[in-house]
Amino acid sequence: MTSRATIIEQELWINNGVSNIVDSPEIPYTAFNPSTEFETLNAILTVSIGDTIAFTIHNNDSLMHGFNIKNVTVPGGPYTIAPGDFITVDVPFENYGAYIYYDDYNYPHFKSLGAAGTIMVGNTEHPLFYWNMKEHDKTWNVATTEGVYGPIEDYAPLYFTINGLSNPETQDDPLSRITGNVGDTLVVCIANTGQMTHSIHFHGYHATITYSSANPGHIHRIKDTFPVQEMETILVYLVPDKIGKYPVHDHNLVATSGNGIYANGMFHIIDIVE
Ligand SMILES: [Cu+2]
Repeated sequence: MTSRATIIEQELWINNGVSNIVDSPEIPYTAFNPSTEFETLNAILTVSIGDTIAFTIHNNDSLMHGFNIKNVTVPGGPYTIAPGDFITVDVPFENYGAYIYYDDYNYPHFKSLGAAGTIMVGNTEHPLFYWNMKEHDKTWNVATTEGVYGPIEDYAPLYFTINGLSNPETQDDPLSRITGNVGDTLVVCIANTGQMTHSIHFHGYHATITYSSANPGHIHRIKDTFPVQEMETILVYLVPDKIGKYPVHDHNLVATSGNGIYANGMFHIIDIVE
């Protein structure tokens, strides 16, 4: 297989809006979106090893924001972006893995408003699925937008999302809903952009770790439960050995609720056919 490094133009807008998951809580939210239209899903970027992303990042909000990428050198960064302003930066991606781009201004407060997305770096022809996991504390987020930055001890999220969605809306998300055939190689790119550990349990199947930002020594481990700490990422390969529909969920069980109601939050169904 040959691969050629390419330069990919990527324009992103930091938009603000609200999240109305589960019971319409109107949670203040910011996200990196591919246009000026707000959505709770942060743009998912996928490149090949050796590619460069030529970023243009606009701040479409009335607050100052920032831009950085964890475990990747951002030339001239980290950046701050004034309201209405934009920055441009070319970032080469040399290494296989999953990376988190995020707002590092007033960290972790502004990031906890939602502005953190994933970049998958890998040359693969297998089906890819993406889980960007977050928690949401409305009181904390309202205070943050008002310029009050409370201590982490006061952080008490009641809502939990994958790609900005809470079960059962997750079931309609083709990006995160793991589907395929027996014998396929399914690649799952999992990022924890929240502030508490999430431990993902696959029922029915085991998967193999091919990348771990926190624990490179875990590569090649075959397991069914994968703890992912805050601002860490893993890539797993899942090769289904049988047909079936099985749950996959956070074993930190509070995260399978929304405002105390089960089963919302980080809960999914794997669907494997013959
Ligand atoms: Cu379980």
